[in-house]
Amino acid sequence: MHILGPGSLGLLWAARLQLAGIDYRLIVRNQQQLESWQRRDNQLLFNDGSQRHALTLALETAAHDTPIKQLIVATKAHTALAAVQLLQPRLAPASDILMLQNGLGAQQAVARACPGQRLYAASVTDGAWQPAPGELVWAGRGRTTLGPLSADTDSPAWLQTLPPALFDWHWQNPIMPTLWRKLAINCAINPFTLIYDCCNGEVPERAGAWLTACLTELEQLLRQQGIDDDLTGIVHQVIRNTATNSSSMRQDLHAGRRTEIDYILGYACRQARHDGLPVPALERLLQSAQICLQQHQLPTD
Ligand code: KPL
Repeated sequence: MHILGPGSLGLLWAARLQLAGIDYRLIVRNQQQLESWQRRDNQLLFNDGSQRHALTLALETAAHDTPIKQLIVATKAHTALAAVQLLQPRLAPASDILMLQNGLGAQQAVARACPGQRLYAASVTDGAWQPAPGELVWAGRGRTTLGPLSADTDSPAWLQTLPPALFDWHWQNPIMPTLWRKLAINCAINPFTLIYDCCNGEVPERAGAWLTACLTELEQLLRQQGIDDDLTGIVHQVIRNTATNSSSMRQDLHAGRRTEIDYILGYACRQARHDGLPVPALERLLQSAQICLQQHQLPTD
């Protein structure tokens, strides 16, 4: 198994595969990144929530030439396509690609670039973070809901080799409704936490009627995709459950990292325009988020 991207999610996959004794390689960005890991003897201090493990990771760069049978793409949405394209010569027609990105757009771009491979996509609720280089904390054990992006296929056999104690995965076919639902929740919370620079729990009070209007539009957009959900109820529940959390988008803003706005709210607005559905509250939210990003000298896409 190959994991692409040594961010928190990629490291979480690597650490769990290592603990499970499953052969894997974690593909890092370049030689420089590989050398900085090698200076630390490829050591990862992994806190699984109750125990600490000192793990020696199996790392390589894209320049390696061993064939890739299963590729777990754990990069950010905006780097996924270019990173997968670098590995294309190593993929066989029977290779599987599992995309773990937030939002939508990156999965479809990779599917277009790799028409010969089987593509799966996942919605991940695990929480992991890196307190320092070479350290990873699995702060919240979550679930990986995954399924085929388009074709109606069964779950691949390699998924069964993942021990349930480490990988709480759930097969969902089709997966698109799950990805859309997650995207709609992220649209309703994350951009507001960006523009008000607030925790999730403050969003209803700060955004007021604007949040209500966005939820109505998102519910209509979901209905156009064949999903009839009480999004308002779900979003308020997520807000209550994560009230003191800083959303992933706000964390990116504070860390000076490019956000996934274009793959979340940008994607929703583009889909609404494509469907001929007016979404003025969401368009206004997108513009406000982009202004906020500009003010922080961050890309608006
Ligand atoms: O998934 C989230 C994120 O921070 O990206 C939450 C806040 C739970 C919902 O938007």
